[in-house]
Amino acid sequence: MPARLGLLLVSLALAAAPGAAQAPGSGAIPGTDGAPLPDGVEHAPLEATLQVVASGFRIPWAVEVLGEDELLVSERFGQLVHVRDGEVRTLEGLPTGQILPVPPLYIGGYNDVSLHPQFETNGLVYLAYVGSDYRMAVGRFDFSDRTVRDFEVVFHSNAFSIGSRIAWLDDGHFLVTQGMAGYPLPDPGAQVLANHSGKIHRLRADGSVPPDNPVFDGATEPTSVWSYGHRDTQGLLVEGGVVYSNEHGPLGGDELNVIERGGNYGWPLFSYGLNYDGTPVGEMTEAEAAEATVLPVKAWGSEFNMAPSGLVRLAGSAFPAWDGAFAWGALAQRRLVAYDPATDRTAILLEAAGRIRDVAQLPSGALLVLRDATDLEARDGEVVRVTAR
Ligand SMILES: [Ca+2]
Repeated sequence: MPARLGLLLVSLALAAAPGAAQAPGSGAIPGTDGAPLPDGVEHAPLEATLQVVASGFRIPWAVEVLGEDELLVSERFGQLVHVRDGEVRTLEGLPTGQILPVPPLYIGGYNDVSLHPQFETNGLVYLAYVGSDYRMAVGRFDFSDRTVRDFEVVFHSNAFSIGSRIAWLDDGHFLVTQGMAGYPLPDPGAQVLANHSGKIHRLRADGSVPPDNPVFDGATEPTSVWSYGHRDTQGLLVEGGVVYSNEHGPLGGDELNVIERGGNYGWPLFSYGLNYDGTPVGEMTEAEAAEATVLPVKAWGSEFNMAPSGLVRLAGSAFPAWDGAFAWGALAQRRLVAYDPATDRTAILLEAAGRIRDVAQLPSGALLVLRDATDLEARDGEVVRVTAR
């Protein structure tokens, strides 16, 4: 394996196992173990009851809500699970998901599952996954009778993805994120437009490239690329025509972004985080990055390294004090975290909650969180319903 790819694996290993390396700021979880919480971050534990809806997972990665008691849950190790009225059923007829087979890096595999906006009438479900060729793909199938029919790949990228989320735009097209690539395919990086990693793609529902996608410098035609310079975007949502995403920095530098057409989001030219050896990322100053790239609407530094996964904006939730806030899992801290843009407050809503991969709101206002198994062999990963106490 080329040395550069080996280095990427090492850096991913540090991201996957915080505390395993004594890089600056990574030793303790902020707010515990004597490490202080940074300014602007507070403990605000939910008055909540947690109830297990489904269990038996290793890494449940994404949840899609079909109804109060009906869910689709993707499991990173290549399963899509239908949960209805407490019954848990693994769906058949779907492709193999390829996991990066280097413990503890269980990345790739199945990523996001997403209902087409007209699911009620067309029954279409979309799945982002890394296939046996190590490339990220988006497939769709007809799920109208609750079995998998007519699975077809609609987008086949040219690179691996550490994690991919799907969200639907008001124009009927969808966005799909594609995080850092690397092993075993070459990774030219997020600034190289011909490479699909480190990008957000915009596609028609049939996977074709919309003619009004950006035409970047040096190109003559639009491609799937809608925005670039992303490191690892594992949260994505569209609300009121605005696209929000969160993304992992390296050691800190986690970001909340508003995604603009054709935007360069800066990785690896500039970051508010640090490299794993504690050195700055890139040569750009913040002022230069503000000129040349799109800066995040909110960023957290190396003193609050989260590794955000999933993204929801609470509205009419069981926790009205947090309506209007964004919420996600902080993998590196094993917490549910919220950020309220109205007050610029970051809050820890659930402590010692496990590695939360995704968050959703049910029609009743209750929240759902997915959390990794504490032991992959034991398969004790769960879907948990969070209601007000
Ligand atoms: Ca950025």
